[in-house]
Amino acid sequence: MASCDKRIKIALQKSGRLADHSLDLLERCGLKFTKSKDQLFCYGENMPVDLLLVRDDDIPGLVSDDVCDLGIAGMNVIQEKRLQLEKQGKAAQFEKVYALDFGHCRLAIATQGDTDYTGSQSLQNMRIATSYTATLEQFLREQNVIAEIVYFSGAVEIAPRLGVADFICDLVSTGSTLAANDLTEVQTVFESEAVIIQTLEPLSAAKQKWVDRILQRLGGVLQVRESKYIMLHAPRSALREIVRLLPGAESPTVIPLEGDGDRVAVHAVCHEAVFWETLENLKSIGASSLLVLPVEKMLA
Ligand code: PRT
Ligand code: ZN
Repeated sequence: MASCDKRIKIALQKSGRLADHSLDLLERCGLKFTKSKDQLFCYGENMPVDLLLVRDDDIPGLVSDDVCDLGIAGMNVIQEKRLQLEKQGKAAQFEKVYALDFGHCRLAIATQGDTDYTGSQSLQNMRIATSYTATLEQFLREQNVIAEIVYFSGAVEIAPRLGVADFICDLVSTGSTLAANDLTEVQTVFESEAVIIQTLEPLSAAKQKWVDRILQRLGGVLQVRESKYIMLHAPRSALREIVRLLPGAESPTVIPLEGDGDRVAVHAVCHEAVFWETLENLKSIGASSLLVLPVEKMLA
């Protein structure tokens, strides 16, 4: 059932690793909010867009059940929810729109330092503690491994010390938690980062217009992160080579230089990082007056 409220609802993590980044991203899309007293709701001041601040694990369900139109969460919780629903014979009613390039981590298998691990077959008949039972189950199935999954809702890393599991399967980013618990990472199960998901329920035309607008701005914000505006002067004869060296550039603007028939000014937006090496290479084939400027906003 499509939610009848005229305002768009976006589910974000209330507090934790993704909370600040998620809010910051929406603010950079031009959305302004006031927080409710209980800090669970943000009212959109300049657009009909409100935020529901919840636990990250609840976000995929809120979007799938059409309580929220959009949600930002780790791909790890989204994949786990999708697989849990599949196990119940249901299909997740959401789709990923963009990967957001924060919250990077991996779901990985780790074990106590002295255990030999020669590949996924080493997990055969072992006990593995995890909060991500459905994702681990799928991984083991793909690897043709039969193992016992021991569910832990948190503090998975203590399972081997408690003697209740031989391996753990948990999220890792820097690896310091594993090291502090004398555990060694042996296998990546799933690479994750924060993503934005959208309900599959059809929206009213008015709501769809706002969702499209937010997603278009978000696309612009994400593109702008790495994008740079490059300006340089170059000999006309080197133009083809110059364009080839510009990272991820669309057709550049070429402007004649007053009083100089041989050289032109080249302006281009590069969608990939511009390194010093690129500038040095451009210079070596005749470019001069090189300028690299940050791009603040972009609308494709
Ligand atoms: O209250 P709520 O349920 O919302 O929060 P939470 O405690 O479940 O989540 P939170 O804030 O810890 O993580 C939210 C999301 O951030 C996760 O779902 C991932 O998508 C992403 N993320 C990125 C991580 C990590 N990195 C991470 N390192 N989530 C958890 N960890 C934990 C991991 O579980 C382990 O305990 O950090 C520890 C390992 O970190 P390192 O750096 O020592 O390897
Ligand atoms: Zn959580």
